[in-house]
Amino acid sequence: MKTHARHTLCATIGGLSTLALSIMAANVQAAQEVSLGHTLSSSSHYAVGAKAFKETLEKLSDGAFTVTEHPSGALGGEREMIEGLQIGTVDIVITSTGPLGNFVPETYVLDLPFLFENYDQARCVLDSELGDELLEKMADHDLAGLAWSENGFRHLTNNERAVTSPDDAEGLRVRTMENEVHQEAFRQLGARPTPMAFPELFTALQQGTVDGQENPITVIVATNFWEVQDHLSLTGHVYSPAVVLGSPLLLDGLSDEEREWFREAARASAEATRAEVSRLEEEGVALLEERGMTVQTDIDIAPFQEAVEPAYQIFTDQHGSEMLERIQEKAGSC
Ligand code: EAX
Repeated sequence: MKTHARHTLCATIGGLSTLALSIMAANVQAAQEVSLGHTLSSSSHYAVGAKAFKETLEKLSDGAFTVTEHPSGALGGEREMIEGLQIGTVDIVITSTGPLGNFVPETYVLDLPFLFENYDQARCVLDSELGDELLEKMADHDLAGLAWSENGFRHLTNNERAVTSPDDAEGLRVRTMENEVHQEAFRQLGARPTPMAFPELFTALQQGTVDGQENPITVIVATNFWEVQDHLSLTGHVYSPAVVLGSPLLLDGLSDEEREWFREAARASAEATRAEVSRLEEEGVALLEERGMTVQTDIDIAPFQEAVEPAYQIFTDQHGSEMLERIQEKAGSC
């Protein structure tokens, strides 16, 4: 009898623990892992955005989704990651518009040099119905545009000389993003544009494959480019938007409510990233000077603007002028 009772008890405990384990397993299974990739380091403005995305999505979904960040180009460059979204090997990507025009040509308009005058204007246009329209266009190209985020105004760095005029840029081998509008602008400037994926850039600068590159202050700081570049010129020659993109292969399978959580998480991510860009903009220049870069702050941008002007005609010949005009009009009223 005693033995029987013990057996029954053991069986009950055994049964309970099996039950408990299967409940736990069910919970683990219910939490769906979402991968998020970007090219910048974990001290960057994209990492700040990734954290906000993770916190917001995990909170809104009450833990049903967990986000794993893959920074520093661990999943490849931005072009590769965008391809990854289309085939479902990554779920969320924070990327500049650098290679995006190769997939969604409608976004090339945003890459025109000197399109926006300042951060407020760029943010105002991207947050308007025009920004929404461009986000929606992405669905036609197997991408889900979730929110406009920010990379920042791009400035030129190089190892040859202090650049203060277009003449100084003549002949410089400048790494550009894999973006035809940017490449054209640098050709017009008289430089030799060399498109390259971001994860290859540090080594290319170190080995002298290229003389220079251009990126926002936040990127120059977060990637330690001051270690391999001597001169910084605050040209602010183009505003570099970033965008939070999702894989339709994930998002199309979700409920409306779930999809809205992803959108909200993307908006929170963009807001946090923009705040970090603003914070680092001035602080970053001082830091780069401290680290030994010579910084040209007082740059007359009019001759640069004039030099790259033909890029606009080349752009409109290929892509039309309608969206450009609407953006310029909107920017004027921002
Ligand atoms: O989006 O490729 C670049 O220069 C970008 O600015 C960088 O990957 C961050």
